[in-house]
Amino acid sequence: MYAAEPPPRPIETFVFMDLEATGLPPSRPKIAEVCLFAVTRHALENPQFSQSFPKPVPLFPRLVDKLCVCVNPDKPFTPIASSITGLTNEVFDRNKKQSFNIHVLHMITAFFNRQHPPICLVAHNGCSYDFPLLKAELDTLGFPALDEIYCADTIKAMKALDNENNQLHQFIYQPNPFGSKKKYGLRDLYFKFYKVYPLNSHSAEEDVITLISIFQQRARELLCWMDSNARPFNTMKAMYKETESYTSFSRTPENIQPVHPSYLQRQPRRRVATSCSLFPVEVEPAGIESSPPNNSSSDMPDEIKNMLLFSLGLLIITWIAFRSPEYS
Ligand code: DCM
Ligand code: MG
Repeated sequence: MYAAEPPPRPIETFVFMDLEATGLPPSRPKIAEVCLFAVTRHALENPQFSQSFPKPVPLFPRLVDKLCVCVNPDKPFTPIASSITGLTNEVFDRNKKQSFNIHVLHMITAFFNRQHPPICLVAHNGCSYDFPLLKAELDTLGFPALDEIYCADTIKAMKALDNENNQLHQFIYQPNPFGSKKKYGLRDLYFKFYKVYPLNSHSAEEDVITLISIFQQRARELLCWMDSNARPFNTMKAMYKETESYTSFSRTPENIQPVHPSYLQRQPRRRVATSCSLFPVEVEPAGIESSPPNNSSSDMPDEIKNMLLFSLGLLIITWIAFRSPEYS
């Protein structure tokens, strides 16, 4: 059990996250895209500004670590999720994308290990969607992850700040051509600050960019709020507990072995000419998915092969000699 304590000292790295998935609860969604952008406190506290008129706007931080991964959800998208994200099960299958397996866990863990602690995972509506969903997927893998990582929800933070400052009017709904009534939606907040809508929504990467741009507009207040209100990620409750039994070998976590470092060192490619191609084709070095070596005759040592050929030759000569007229 984890104590829901805030970080012991000011947060040094903010990892902005967005997930795309197959739908909304209670459909027990599965992740289809995960995107993480790590930005330091220093970069958020010391932005560069554009020379734009009438008001200079903060420029997007220049120094950002980024990780975006497509994940085959192995579950049908709801029609609305598919339509807003532009993602389909077919596109994941055709592109042979892997599911949320231990390699994704390794990538995420390695990404966090490179950041300066304390680290806070930040997502818009994170407490209601992204954090519980990520927790559910990590729990399904059955490995402990994201210990000592904090998390904070920008919708909660902005609402709390508006209440504290008694500045609710600041985010009161402004009529817009699309008639949205959400005051704290990502698109509405972006419009509030930048007077245009973000070009793309519902792609994990574009939503993270939009979130950081909004965050920059209230960075000082938000940083301060998160220092006292961020909570350990592992105190989050998973959105659901995966009860479905794994149906295929590839999805069974025990069967997904970490990649041995030697496989990560790129081997020189062998060039092989094939009969059906005018050009040599490149053959990948044997990897973890290649079949184990077998001891078929093609692997027989040359000396034995030569001896067998020699014996066969002798046998043929003797047989011909005995069939000649001299012996008949
Ligand atoms: N989502 C949905 N229906 C909506 C909004 C969102 O099914 N009306 C699901 C699919 C999205 C995921 O939530 O991939 C995350 O939403 P967002 O793109 O806003 O981050
Ligand atoms: Mg999104």
